[in-house]
Amino acid sequence: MGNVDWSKEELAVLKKLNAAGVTDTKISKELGRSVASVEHQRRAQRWEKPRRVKKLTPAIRQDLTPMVNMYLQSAQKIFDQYADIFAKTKFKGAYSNVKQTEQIVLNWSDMHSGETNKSPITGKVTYNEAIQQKELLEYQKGVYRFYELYRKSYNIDTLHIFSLGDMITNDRIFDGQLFEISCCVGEQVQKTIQIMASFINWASQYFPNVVVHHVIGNHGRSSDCYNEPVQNNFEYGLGKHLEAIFKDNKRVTINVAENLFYSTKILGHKFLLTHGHMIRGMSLNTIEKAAKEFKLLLEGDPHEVMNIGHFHTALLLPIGKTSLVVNGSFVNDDTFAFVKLRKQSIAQQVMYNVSKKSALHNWQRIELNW
Ligand SMILES: [Mn+2]
Repeated sequence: MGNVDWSKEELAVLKKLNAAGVTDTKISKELGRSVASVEHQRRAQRWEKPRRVKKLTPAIRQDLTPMVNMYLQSAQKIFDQYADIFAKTKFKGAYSNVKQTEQIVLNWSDMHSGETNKSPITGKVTYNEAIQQKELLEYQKGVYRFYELYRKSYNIDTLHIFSLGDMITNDRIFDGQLFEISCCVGEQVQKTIQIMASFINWASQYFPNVVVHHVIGNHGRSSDCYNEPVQNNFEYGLGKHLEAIFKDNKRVTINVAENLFYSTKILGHKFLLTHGHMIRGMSLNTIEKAAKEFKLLLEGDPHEVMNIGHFHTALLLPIGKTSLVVNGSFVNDDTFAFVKLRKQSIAQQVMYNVSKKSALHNWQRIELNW
């Protein structure tokens, strides 16, 4: 039977019933035609079959639940079977929901603001203000990286910044100064205050407390006289400026050392800070020997960690049960380190964790030239 056989009336009935969602079987009975004919005619007229949506009653939903669960369970079995074996490593230790409180010590020294350094080997400029800016960004990124790493396991409530001296280069301390400079000491101090203040401000976003422990270095002295009072040193003034800047910030504390040596207590452990220029000689043996002497001098008042800068080489040396932490510098391929230490310096700064149990763990170097 072709289209021609369908009367206008029949087509009208088909259109109406189809639009109402009546099944083809019922329409075929109504019109006395075969189901195939109804189907064919509907397609020929390009009348779409309306979708019959079954109402999802609560009863139907209840029926589906066990099937869905069954599906999920069997899917989970397969996921478990093929999941990454490291991600699925079973924890066998004891775990406390209460995270351990840790504090972080960040060493910051030998930044030598104002210095221009050329590699003693290649003659290439390895340090100037533009490079310093890049390194400061890496320093910040490094601190953030370790913060992100450790905060998952620990409550980190305080960042201690051990400011260990030689943040500036100066312009008046050596006869025929080894270093080239880009600006004089007054500007060096101003720029360094800005650098340190904005860094401390940034750090206080992530650490509930930021405490700066600031000692002077030999590069900050006001003349070529080694024995002038600490208070004459440009870096003493630098610390005092920082103290004034943060005096109203309850979460930031700036401690400025009044002597060459400075002692502080963190979570029950004692830390000694000094720049390190009083150590005469530059070899590892000399440094180790001097650290042993410091330790002897402090016999009645033992310190677990001694922190020094000055040597432009990041090191961790055990002196008996005391740890000697030597910080690195900001200057890559430093002429000073090369001539004096016969070493090619790498711009690095040191960071470590402190807990009640341990005065020093997770000792890390932050690479400034990444
Ligand atoms: Mn120094």
